[in-house]
Amino acid sequence: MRLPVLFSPLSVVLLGACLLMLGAPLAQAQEGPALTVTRGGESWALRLAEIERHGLHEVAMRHFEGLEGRFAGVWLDDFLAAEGLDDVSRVRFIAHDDYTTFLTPAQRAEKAYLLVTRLDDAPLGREQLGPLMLVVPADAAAVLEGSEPSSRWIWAIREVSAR
Ligand SMILES: Nc1nc2c(c(=O)[nH]1)N[C@H]1C(S)=C(S)[C@@H](COP(=O)(O)O)O[C@H]1N2
Ligand SMILES: [Mo]
Repeated sequence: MRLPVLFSPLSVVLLGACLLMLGAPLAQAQEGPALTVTRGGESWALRLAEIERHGLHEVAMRHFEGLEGRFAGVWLDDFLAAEGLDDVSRVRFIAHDDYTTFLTPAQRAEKAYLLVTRLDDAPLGREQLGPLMLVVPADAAAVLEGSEPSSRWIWAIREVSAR
């Protein structure tokens, strides 16, 4: 007896291949390394889940680059403490576009920085300023109206480096 064409072995194989091709980039965005951490001569890679295990905090706000919604992430100081980077004189952030900024302990004491990993529950793609961005939730309105500078709101972060 002939099987309907939809269920032929070839169709099943082709369908499976299509699903794999669609699924791979999605899985990679969720599980591939999101960040490189460097301290001294040492360097290690972290996945999103490893960053988020330090405790997700969520805040509804609008980013001056146009994104709006529920921004979720870990407080920078919690993250740095967990990675053993809280006792350094400068924490440098390097973006995929090579933009770079740094924060001193005094600057971190002055404002609560959130290392954002998600917008409306979903990991941030590169088109959404991902995979990671730094924001100061308490300053969101002031930055929008121009009374606070936004130069330390670095996005598309690929590396955090300490010395
Ligand atoms: N990754 C990345 N983050 C960045 C920048 C950038 O070029 N790349 N520009 C910074 C600067 S200098 C400012 S003032 C604010 C706003 O930048 P814009 O005015 O170019 O949008 O984002 C900051 N974050
Ligand atoms: Mo700037």
